[in-house]
Order: sequence, then C-alpha cells, then structure tokens
Amino acid sequence: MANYTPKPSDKFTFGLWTVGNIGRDPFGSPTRKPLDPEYIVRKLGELGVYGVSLHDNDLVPIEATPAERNRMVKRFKKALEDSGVRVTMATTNLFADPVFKDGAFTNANAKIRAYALQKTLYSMDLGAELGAPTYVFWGGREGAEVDAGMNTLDAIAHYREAMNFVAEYSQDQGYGYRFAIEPKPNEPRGDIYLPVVGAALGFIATLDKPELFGLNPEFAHETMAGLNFVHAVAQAIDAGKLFHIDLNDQKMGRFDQDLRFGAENIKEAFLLVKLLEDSNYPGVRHFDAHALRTEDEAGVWEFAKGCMRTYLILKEKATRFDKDKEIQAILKAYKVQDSGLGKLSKKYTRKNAETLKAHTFDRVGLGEQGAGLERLDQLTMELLLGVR
Ligand code: GCO
Ligand code: MN
Ligand code: MN
Repeated sequence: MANYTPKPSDKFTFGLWTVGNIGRDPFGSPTRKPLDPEYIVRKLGELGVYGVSLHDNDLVPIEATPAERNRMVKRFKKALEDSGVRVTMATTNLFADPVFKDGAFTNANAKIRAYALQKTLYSMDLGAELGAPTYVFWGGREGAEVDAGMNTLDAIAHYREAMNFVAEYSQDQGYGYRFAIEPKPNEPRGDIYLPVVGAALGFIATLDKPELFGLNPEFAHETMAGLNFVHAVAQAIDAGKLFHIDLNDQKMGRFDQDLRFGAENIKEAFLLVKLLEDSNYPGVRHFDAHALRTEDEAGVWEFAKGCMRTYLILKEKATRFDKDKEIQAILKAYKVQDSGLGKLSKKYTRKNAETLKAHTFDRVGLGEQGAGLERLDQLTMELLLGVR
C-alpha cells in the first residue's frame, strides 16, 4: 500500500481563506470561529503542506493602519519561517468591500477603477515582500447583472489597461511576478467577464506583455458552466499558459460549492491528475475549496487532509493505469498509427497535398471499425474502484 502522507515536495498549497473559511453562506451566519493566519500556517506545515496563498485582506484587514499592517506581516513572516511553509501565490480582494459592488478594474466609475488599481499595487507590494512568485486575478465582481449600462466593451478595455499597468509595475519594482487570470462564469455576479479558460486565453493575447500572463483555471468554475475542465486545462497547457491551478470539486448546475478535491467527480479528478502529472506540470497543486458548513475545526483539517490524500491516491492510480497491460493494449489499438499517412497530413507541402488527394481510403471499412472505448472506460472505472 502506497504512503498517501503529503510531503512538501508534493507541492500542495492552500489559501488562507480556504481552511480559514468560517462557514457562512447567503442564508446563514458563520458556523466556525475565524482562525489566525499564523495558526493556519503552522497547522498546514504540520500536515506536510508546501505553501500558502492569500488575499491582501486575509492577512491585513482593509482598515488597518500602516503600522498595524507591518506588525501583522512581521508575525506572519515568523510563522512562515517556523513552519517552513512559503507564500506561493498572492492576490487582491477586489470583491468583498461595497465599493466593488459593480466591479473593480471594470467599474464604470473611473474613481473606483483607480482605487482598485491602488489597492492592487499595495497588495502586490505585500505579496512581493512575502516572496510570492505568482499573482492571481480572479475577477469575481468584474461582471454585470444589467447590461443596459452598455459597459461591456469599455469593461474589457479597462480590464486590459489594468493588466498592462500591473505588469509594468511588477517589472519596474523588480517583483518578477507571473500573473494568472482565473476565469469563472458567474457568482457572485450574474455574468462575469472572461467566463471560461478560452475567453481568458483570447484576452491575454491582446495584452502588451502577454508572456507575463497565464491562467489559474479552477475545477469548479468550468464545471459550473457544464464544461469539461480537463479539456480546458489541456488547452491552457498546450498554450504554455498553465501558471497556477485551483483544485476543488463541484456538482454541475449547483451554487458555487467549493467541495473537497475529488468529493464528487472522481473520474474527472483522476483524468486531471493524470494530465498534470503526465505533462510534468511544474506548478503548485493549490486547493481552493473549503470544509462543509456542517463541520467544526476538526472537520476543517479532515477536509484539508482529504484533498491531498485523494490527489496522491489518484496519482498512484495514474501510475497503475500506465502499467496495466490490458489498458495499454486497448490504448495502443485505439491510437491507430500509419507512418505514411501520418507524415503526409502533418505539414502542408504542395506535394503532400497532391499525394493525399490521390490516395484511396477505405472509408466504409474505417467507419465500421469500433474504437474500443467502452472496454477502456470500464477498465478505468474498475481501476478507480479498486478491483484492478
Ligand atoms: C471563487 C474564486 C476565489 C479565487 C480567489 C483567489 O470562486 O470565489 O475561486 O476563491 O480563487 O479569490 O483568486
Ligand atoms: Mn471558485
Ligand atoms: Mn479559485
């Protein structure tokens, strides 16, 4: 039996706001007490966690004076040092305060856009001071319920201005951030701009310094929209844009659940882990989820351990999948090779096109062949169910 105990080298990370979640929802008050950031970091260290991520206001309340801020940062740095946990990602809270009720960078009000940018610059200073290499932009409030404000085109342009501004600031200050945009289709806004991975990829291509920007896709976000998260991540990897990832789980068509990784869609979770491992994704495995509102603090740590344990179990299943002779034989038969035709269609030359046009295909025969996917999928399920 493999050892499923996490080690820092597994690169698991959690947001302060994830294990720190107090179990509040739109219908009910908190069910848990807030935990100190220092306490969280020490606990994460004990659990074998590699890193922690934070919004500015997870550590420093929005009303804190500069002196208070510095005291808090000092205490937090001490906890990081003691626990060996490092800050792997920083971000700005541009959604909680009422000032952001109609968006931050995309707000129709120029004063609010400028304030959002100012808050972000201070938050980038904080992240840099704590050593964060990655800076995330989740545009939770960058959206609308009412489009009669005719703001969509302006919003996209303002979003771009903000991204161009922060990229220059990062370089000017020598922070060296890599920026990761996190798409989400809806919640808290009725419709959020840049709703899915593909939209964010398209937007990044329009920025002044696209090389500094990538994606922070989240399992629950694509899943809420009924889309295939594994496909979305594959597209980000293909584009060289998987800068960070938010792991959790979600039932389609529900509110934003932020379930424990692997709690719901086990086959997708397996295929995702396999994709990340097979492509040697070098980044952290960041859990952006929280314990159910039914839980006390003990349940919170069970939740955190569960996320990591499931990842490690699925990683072991991925190795088993690769070693399974029957599965591999089906895969080999599925991926039919033809060196001659394969070469012909790989790259256009006039000659290749002519040869291809002159070739006679057994269209009917090819159409009659089965793919073998029923057996492959069944064996995959049996492997996941533990009988292979
Ligand atoms: C959500 C988002 C957020 C972001 C976080 C960091 O659905 O609320 O996933 O948790 O990931 O703000 O950017
Ligand atoms: Mn989310
Ligand atoms: Mn997220």
